[in-house]
Amino acid sequence: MTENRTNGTAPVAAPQHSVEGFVKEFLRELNFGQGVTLERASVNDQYLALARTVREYLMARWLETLRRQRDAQAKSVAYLSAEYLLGRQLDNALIATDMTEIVEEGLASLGIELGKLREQEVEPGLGNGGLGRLAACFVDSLATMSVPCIGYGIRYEYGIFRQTFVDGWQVEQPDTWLSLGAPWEFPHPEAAVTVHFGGSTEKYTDDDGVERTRWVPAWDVLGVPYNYMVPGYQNGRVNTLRLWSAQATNAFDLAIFNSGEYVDAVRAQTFAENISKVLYPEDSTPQGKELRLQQQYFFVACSLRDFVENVLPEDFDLHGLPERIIFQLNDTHPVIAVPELMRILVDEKKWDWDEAWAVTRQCFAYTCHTLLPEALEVWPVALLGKLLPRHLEIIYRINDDFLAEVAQRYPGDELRLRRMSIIAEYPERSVRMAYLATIAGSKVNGVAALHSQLLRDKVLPDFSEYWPDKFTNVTNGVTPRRFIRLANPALSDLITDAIGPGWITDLERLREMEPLADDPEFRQKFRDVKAHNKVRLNALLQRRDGVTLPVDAMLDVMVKRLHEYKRQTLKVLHIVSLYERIITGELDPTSIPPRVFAFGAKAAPGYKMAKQTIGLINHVGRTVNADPRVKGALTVVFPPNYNVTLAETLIPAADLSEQISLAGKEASGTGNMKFALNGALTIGTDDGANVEIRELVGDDNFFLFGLLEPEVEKIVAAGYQPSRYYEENPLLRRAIDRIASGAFADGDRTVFEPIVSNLLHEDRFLVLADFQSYLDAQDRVDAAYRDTEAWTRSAILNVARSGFFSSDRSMWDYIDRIWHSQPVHAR
Ligand code: OAK
Repeated sequence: MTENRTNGTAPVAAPQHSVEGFVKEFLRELNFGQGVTLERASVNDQYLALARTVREYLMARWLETLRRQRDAQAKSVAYLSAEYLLGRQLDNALIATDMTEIVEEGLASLGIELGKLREQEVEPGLGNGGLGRLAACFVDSLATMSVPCIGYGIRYEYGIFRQTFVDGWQVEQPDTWLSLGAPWEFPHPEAAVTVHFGGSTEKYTDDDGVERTRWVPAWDVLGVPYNYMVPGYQNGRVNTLRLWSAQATNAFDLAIFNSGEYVDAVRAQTFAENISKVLYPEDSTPQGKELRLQQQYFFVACSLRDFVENVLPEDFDLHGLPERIIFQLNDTHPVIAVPELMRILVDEKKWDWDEAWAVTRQCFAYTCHTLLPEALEVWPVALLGKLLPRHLEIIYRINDDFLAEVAQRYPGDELRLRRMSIIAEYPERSVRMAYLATIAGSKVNGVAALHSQLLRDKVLPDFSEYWPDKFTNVTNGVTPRRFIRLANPALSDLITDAIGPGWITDLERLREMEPLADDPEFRQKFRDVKAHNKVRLNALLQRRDGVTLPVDAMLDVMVKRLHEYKRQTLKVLHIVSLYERIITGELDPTSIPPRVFAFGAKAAPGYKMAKQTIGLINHVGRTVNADPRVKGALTVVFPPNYNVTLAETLIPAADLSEQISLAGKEASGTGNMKFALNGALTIGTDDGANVEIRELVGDDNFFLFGLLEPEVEKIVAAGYQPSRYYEENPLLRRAIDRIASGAFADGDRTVFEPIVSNLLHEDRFLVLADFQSYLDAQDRVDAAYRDTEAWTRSAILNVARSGFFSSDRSMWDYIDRIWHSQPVHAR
């Protein structure tokens, strides 16, 4: 141990990078960290000791990264995100340190299987879906690219709920991810930050005779930082993710204690701790709850305070803030940071308003992740004013100044002022957070080319006319470390054998595989990889859920949050239609390639239609799987609790990727990228990043169907009537009638009546309008799949041509177009 101790300025040294060095450290952690001997250690003891050992290997790099960053005084990115959907940490740390083989061998020498310990880790599910997973990919990429970044967020005590099925219906259980220990986090209670809420504001005259306003809050909470390592891939760099946990302040408790009200004091503590208690499980549909606004303000107030007071040098002149930081707003959840920075500069630092605004508007940039009007956050003025009265005043002032500017540019255009105001008047007076973000942000971006275009044209047209240069696009990406190297070791080895290991940090190099698509021997190896991944998936599902799949069938996968715009119902109609045609004798089941339809999806607990759809998928699955007439031809599987961990086994096994949202509704999608990179072909609409995937992989290697976005607009404007499609298309009618007949609900016609009637009379997302086109595309899939060699060739081309979808590339785009920051190299 002594060799690891230093005089306090130089960082510690990592343990020896060898099997013996690892074993020594592991046993030390087991004995001294867990307090058990090897023979008495539980699997959890072993896992915790292993995690702590692995993090020791990262520690020296972490401290060194922080030191270099401080010395370089480089511009940092502070990624502000209410969600991080990280996935398991152990394997990622192992590949980052290149320790997998050493650890495997070391553990084996002690009679322990690494795989067993991997399974013990509970993933931190601190996000709902795309937006949270994207944040996790981005911080991974920045660490790998040696770009200074702090990810700021919330350490929810309960992450996204654990989904179970009872009789096919979703039932939610709390996600107790911390209950068996949290070896990857470093709490720093001594560095807690106080956050204020409520109260009122008052005017006063300061010592210089200037009229000022101050906030007199009513209550406060403590934000305790928990640090997590974000290791770069084999580059000696470790960035920091800092998640805040809410605790009661002493002052808060004391006042009540002194009044002798013990029970109230404890309740007060619970009240404070509620703030970081649980992740809101709504994906893209904000509920406007007060606790949610508390969460948002809580984490950004902590983060701004932390950056200004702890990350920057003590005597730092905040006029230089834009040279040192860019706060990237991950959607509107952290936008309250804008008035918070203004409050710090104007009220606390006593700057002039204009001076403060000039700095503030250079420090933020805003990414929008949606197109759904119902997903755009608005906070009722009454609620915001009650919780953050000073911030509301600041927002009003920002708005007044902005509208005065607009009025100057467009004299007399009253309607435009109303349209562009941060304050909406109907249905109730409220703050439009996307407008505030757009006005304050130095840049505004969408997350795929089509999305950015629609954001300019449809969501924020007045703003894009006003500031055409403010708007830009950065197409999303995914980290190749987690989603290829770690999730698909067999494919990774095949690629590395073919083109060397450089692709892992330079994904465009996958292009070098293109010629191999024409090599029959390589194609065979590629198929072997897929087959291996299917066997691996099957083994996992057997262990996890007790289900067995045919491993020689086409694996057709739709995994994503359950949302009407994503159209899981369209997929169900396809399955029901096939089933119905087979059992009525119209379709010979041996004439189509056998398929396994796999679903994974969580529904927001209060989203009735989404939960109905989950019930429908499971009920259709139960009927289809039990029917001997379709046995071998159609199998439906819906493992509960789809999460990052399951994605890592499911995606590499897939043949077909379902990306079937209504055109113009999916901002980007990132699952679509993961599938293409793992050699699945896409059946998809012209939506989100599908557009770019198709352009890159080529029309021949993508199954396009459905209305285009302008066609959707037209049909809707003309008064869409879904029942006409039902009446005119016999296949569609038969599929819907079968559901309506109660065939999947033991004859009970009422169970799925809400879905049927919604489809026939409302169908907001034009499922019926796209049905025939989807079926035709599925016929093309079947035909293509029959030609094994051609299919494999397409699959290889999908991999080779999807290098653009690395989140490393996304990060370079952010740096070029938005942040203008620089890497700080470790050596
Ligand atoms: C969540 C809450 C509010 C607004 C948007 C979201 C969200 O998750 N959006 C998703 O973001 C992903 C990452 O950019 C995109 O790929 C998805 O298309 C989008 O739905």
